[in-house]
Amino acid sequence: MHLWRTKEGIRLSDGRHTQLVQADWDALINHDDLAGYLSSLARPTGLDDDASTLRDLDVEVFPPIGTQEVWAAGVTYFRSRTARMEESKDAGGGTFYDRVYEAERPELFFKATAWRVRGPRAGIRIRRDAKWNVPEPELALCVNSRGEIVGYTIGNDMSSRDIEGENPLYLPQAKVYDGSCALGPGLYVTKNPLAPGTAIEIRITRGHDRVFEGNTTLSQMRRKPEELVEYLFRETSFPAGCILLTGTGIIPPDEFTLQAGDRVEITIEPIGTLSNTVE
Ligand code: DO4
Ligand code: MG
Repeated sequence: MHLWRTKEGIRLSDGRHTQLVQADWDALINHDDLAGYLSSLARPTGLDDDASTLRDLDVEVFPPIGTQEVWAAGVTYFRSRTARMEESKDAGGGTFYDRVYEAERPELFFKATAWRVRGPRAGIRIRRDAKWNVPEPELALCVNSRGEIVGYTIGNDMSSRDIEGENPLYLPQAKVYDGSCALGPGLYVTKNPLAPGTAIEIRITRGHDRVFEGNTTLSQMRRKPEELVEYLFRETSFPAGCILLTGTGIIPPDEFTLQAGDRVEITIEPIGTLSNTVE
């Protein structure tokens, strides 16, 4: 089942039909049994039959977030570890990334407040004071206040590689700025973990040209989603729950940097496709 936050309210789609759900987003995702509750809702009176995908919903769709904070895990894939060791070696940061990849404690960092998050089809931004910018396509976990994963969405952890590569202590500036995080298109609610073979794919289009595409699978992630959540909730409470990005396994080649006008599309089935254009 998918939940869409739209201009008309929260819509629930079971793959064939959609219906409006009268609820507050924060209260809904913190329901005692979200998946069970959504399944129990009566079938609507034929509202928008077959409107099961974002493309079919002819309303403005907002990011699937209420008042939650967005956090992110880093260096959870070998590809991220290697790229970051390379970009920071002149700054003496090379071994930090190798060490955190191997360590028991994961890297977790604050990414965004809800109001800084961009939704599907909205613009995303690169910093004006950065020269080397990339999208990071990541599985995003929707976690309730009790630390339970109740659903999945797609996250784009936009990053300025020249800034983080100059000094690892600049990481917050490379990661946290207006328009640096996109989430969507909706929230895929399920009690079941996603299969390890689940693919994460990215396509970047410039004008009529495909300038980058890449893919990975969840099986390449070194950490389990539950392990990341367990660390995040140690000594930190989330009264409304939180969103946790799980790290990137896809990094474009070093000569690539995003430009204004680039379209970034990230697909994770069964969640959908998150599409944004660089402002
Ligand atoms: O350590 C820097 C950030 C890593 C990150 O965002 C990722 O691996 O996805
Ligand atoms: Mg990342």
